[in-house]
Amino acid sequence: IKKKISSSLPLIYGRRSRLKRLIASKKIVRVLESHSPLTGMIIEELFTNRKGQREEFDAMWSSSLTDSSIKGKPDNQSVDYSSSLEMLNDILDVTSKPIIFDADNGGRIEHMPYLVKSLDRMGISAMVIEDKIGLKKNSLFKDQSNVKQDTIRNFKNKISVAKKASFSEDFMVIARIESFILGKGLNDAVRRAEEYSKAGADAILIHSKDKTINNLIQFSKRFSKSKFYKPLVCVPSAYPQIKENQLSKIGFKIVIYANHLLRTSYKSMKEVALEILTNQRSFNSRKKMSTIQEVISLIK
Ligand code: SPV
Ligand code: MG
Repeated sequence: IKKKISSSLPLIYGRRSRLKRLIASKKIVRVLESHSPLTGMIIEELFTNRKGQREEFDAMWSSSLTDSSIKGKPDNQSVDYSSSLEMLNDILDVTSKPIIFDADNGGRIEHMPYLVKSLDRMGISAMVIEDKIGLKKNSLFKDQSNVKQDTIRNFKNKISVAKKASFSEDFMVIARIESFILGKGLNDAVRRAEEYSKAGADAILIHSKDKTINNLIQFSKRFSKSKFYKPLVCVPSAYPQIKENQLSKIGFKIVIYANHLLRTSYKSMKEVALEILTNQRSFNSRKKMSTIQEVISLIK
């Protein structure tokens, strides 16, 4: 089946809807950041057998942080959507797994329908929009003093504009709540989750940069009792010690490893570059590099 799929990559009609099918059928949907076609191909191909079961990544996360970092720019919306969409197109060309797009705060509400229509038409499965306003700052920065959260009313409006703009039933709008990042409490986060869900959000990403997950456990407990409950998404960058089965038990349906391929390659590239400088040859670093053959054989 895999061979058949990859022989018709450009014709992947089922890709967009696959995310919803995965959410319905899997305990937890595993998503890894992809910032290039090559990283997309790693996510596409890689699998392992664990306890007799095949394990692989289910989908790709198109991260604003890694997309802007590879372009040497800050994660403050300095990379415009057209440029991100171009990269997405290149990734779509050589992969078949679903993509979740990080749209920051969605930009100007007047422009959002055009973004949604482009993403939907391209075959992207979901767009995440976060409830922050003003000059964007990455949520993992310590100092969030100048960052403001949108009003519930405005953000609900954004969600419904995005939902109305999509033409396919399968395209998901995921609302990302920044209350914990901005030092607000559980009540604010749960209230927003309910309101965003009422406005039509298909899933809720509750972000946190605490090392423990106590706040997420409390959040999930409270929100799971609501009649507006929607699938929960987490980004365990600050709490990497928590395993997927634990996240699933707490109530998360999607886990996004948001920046790990970029961090891996950056470290490794710097290390080898420095070794070449120091040794004045590349021989000493050969075990840290793939062979040219390995790279070439990736390309079909
Ligand atoms: C990203 O990967 O760009 C994200 C997640 O938005 S975070 O960096 O944690 O804000
Ligand atoms: Mg981002």
